Amino acid sequence: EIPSEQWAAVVEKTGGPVVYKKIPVQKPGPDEVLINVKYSGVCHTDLHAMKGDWPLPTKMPLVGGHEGAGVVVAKGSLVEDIEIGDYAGIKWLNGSCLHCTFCRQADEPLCPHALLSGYTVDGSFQQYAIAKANHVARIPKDVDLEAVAPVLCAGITVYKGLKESGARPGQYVAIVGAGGGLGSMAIQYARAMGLHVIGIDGGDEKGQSVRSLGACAYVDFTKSPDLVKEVKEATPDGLGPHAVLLLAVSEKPFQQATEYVRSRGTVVCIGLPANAYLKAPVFDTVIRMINIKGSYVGNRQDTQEAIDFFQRGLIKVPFKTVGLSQLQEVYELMEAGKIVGRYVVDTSR
Ligand code: 8ID
Ligand code: ZN
Repeated sequence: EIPSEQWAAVVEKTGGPVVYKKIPVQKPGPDEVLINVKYSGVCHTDLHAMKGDWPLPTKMPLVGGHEGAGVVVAKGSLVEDIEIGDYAGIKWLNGSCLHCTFCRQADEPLCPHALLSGYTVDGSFQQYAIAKANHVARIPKDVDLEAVAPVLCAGITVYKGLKESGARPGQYVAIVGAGGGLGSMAIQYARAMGLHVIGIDGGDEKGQSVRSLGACAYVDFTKSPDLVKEVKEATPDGLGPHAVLLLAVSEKPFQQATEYVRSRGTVVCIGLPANAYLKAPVFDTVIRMINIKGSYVGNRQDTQEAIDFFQRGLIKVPFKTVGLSQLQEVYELMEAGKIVGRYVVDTSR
C-alpha cells in the first residue's frame, strides 16, 4: 500500500543543510510513474544544487537526488509499456518534451523544456518519487538495485562521455577525478570498452582505488612535480592520451588538459566546478588539431546501454551505503573531498 506520508531529505534554503523529515507522497500524472525508491546514489551535482553553485536556479524547497533505483508502485492512465512491480530508475533527466528538434534527434538532455530530477523537480532522496514514464530507466529484474543506483547518473554520464571522446579500443584515456564517483565508474566503463586508463586524482587512498579498478597508471596531482610530463609518459610513445575526461570539481585541470592530450585528441568536459572557465592556447589547439567539447548525461538509449554493461557484470565499482537520514554527513565528506567512489543512501532508514 502507498502511504500518504514518507521520509525525505529536504533542502529548505539554498546553502543547506539538508533536513530529514516527513513530507506528503505525490500522485503521478497521466504520463508519469511513482517509484518506491529503495536506494539512491549521491552525486556531487546534488551538493552543487544545495549550494546554489550554478547559473541555473533550483526549485525550493528541494528534494535532491537523481540516481534513484526502485520499484514502480503506481502509474498514470497513459503509461503502457511499464507495469506496477517493474524495477525502474530516476535519472537526472526526469522528462523532456519529446517533440522539439533535440528530442527528435535523441539529444533529449538538450531539450529546452527538460525537467531535472533533484533540481527543477523533486528527485530521489525520498521514498516515493515521480518521473515521466518515457524517461525512467528500465532496470532488469535480476539487477541489484543498491549496486546499480550510481549507474543512473555517474554510469550513464561517463559512458556517454567516453563515446563522445571518440577513443577507440586499444587507445589511452586520461580520467581526471578518477577517484571520485564519476571517475570510478569511468575507469570501469573505459576498461570494458577496451581502453587503457591513466587515472588522475589526489592522495594515496584514491590512488589505491584507481589502480584496483584497473587503471594502468595513477598520477597524483597533489604530489606530481610535473603533471603534464607524467601523464604523457604514461603512454608508451610518450605522446599523451588520445582522450581526456574532465570529471574534477576544480578549474585547474580544465586549463591543463590540452597540454597533455595527444595531437588530434579530444578533451571532454563533464565536471561542473562553480564559476569555472576553459582556457587553451589557440596556437597549440590549431597546430595540434585538438578537440575540446562538453558532454551532458546521456539519452534514453545511452541509459539502457550503460545499464546493459552493468547487467553483464562488466562494471564493478565499490560503494558505501548509509541511511537517507545521514545525507548531510555525506555532503560534508564530499565537500572536503574525502569520498573515494560513491555513497549510496538507503531510503528505509
Ligand atoms: O552530465 C554531466 N556533465 C555531469 C553529470 C554528473 C555529474 C556532470 N557531473 C559533475 C558534477 O556536478 C561534478 O561537478 O561532475 C563532477 C564530478 O562529480 P562526482 O564524480 O560526483 O564528484 P566527486 O565524487 O566529488 O569527484 C570529484 C573528484 O575530483 C577530484 C577529487 O579529488 C574527487 O575525487 N579532483 C579535484 I576536486 N581536483 C582535481 C584535480 N586538480 C581532482 N582530480 C584531479 N585533478
Ligand atoms: Zn549526477
